[in-house]
Amino acid sequence: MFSNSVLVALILVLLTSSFLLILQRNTGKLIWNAKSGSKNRQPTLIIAGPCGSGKTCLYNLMTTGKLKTTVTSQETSIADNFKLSQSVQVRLMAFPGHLKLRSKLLDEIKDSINIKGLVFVIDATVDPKQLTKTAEFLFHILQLTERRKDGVDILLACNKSEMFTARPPLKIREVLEQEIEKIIIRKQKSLETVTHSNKNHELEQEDTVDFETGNNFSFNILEGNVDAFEGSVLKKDIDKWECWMRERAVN
Ligand SMILES: Nc1nc2c(ncn2[C@@H]2O[C@H](COP(=O)(O)OP(=O)(O)O)[C@@H](O)[C@H]2O)c(=O)[nH]1
Ligand SMILES: [Mg+2]
Repeated sequence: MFSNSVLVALILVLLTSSFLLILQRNTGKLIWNAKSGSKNRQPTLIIAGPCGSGKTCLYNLMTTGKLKTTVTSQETSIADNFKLSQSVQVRLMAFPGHLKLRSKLLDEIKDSINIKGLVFVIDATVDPKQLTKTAEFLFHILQLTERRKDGVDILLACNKSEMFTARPPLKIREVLEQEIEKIIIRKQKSLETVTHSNKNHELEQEDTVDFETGNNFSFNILEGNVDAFEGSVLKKDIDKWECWMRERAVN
């Protein structure tokens, strides 16, 4: 008698929990669908990076085959159904690097469901000591891309490599890692000060990811792969980058 009622109770618990689970999943889906009306579902490749690194030139070269000299661009350039090869099509988007226009890029990263990769164009001739702002920009991007299940693959496209002052891609990658480590430490310190001064203060961190500190930051700990290749838009030497994009787009 006793074991029978235990059995009935167990079955009831099982039934209720599976019912709750199904309910939660379905409502989750409903909310997701309602929200995602304006989301970009196309396979998308994003070109981003600081001002003057060569994003617009790269976009023009890829979409027209020509090297147009550009004025500072204020608008996002978009090529829908852009053919990376005979069989691979993507939405190619190039975002202006200006600080004031950065929210557009960050919104796109939040709203695009199918980002295949992000090409972060860097001027390789810039003195590595001047890469602090570039690292901050990249850090902002990573805080969003790393929220995704598998992150987003990033190509550090080290442009202007035909110049003799250009630094090698691995050096640039390394400097960016060191700069990001400094940002993480700075963030942690300011966080400690805030929590220390007001223990009940709730910090708004809903939108961002915290990276582990203590060790040296390395791109290798991220969910998304970070590659660094040199190239020169001016010399139309972008094969390695295009190859990277094609590989990402087919996956
Ligand atoms: N030397 C050199 N200059 C380049 C190269 N690619 C772009 N530039 C120059 O860099 C400047 C900025 O290019 P732009 O595409 O407008 O940069 P954006 O601000 O990132 O869109 C322009 O003067 C380009 O001519 C390159 O491969 N080598
Ligand atoms: Mg531009």
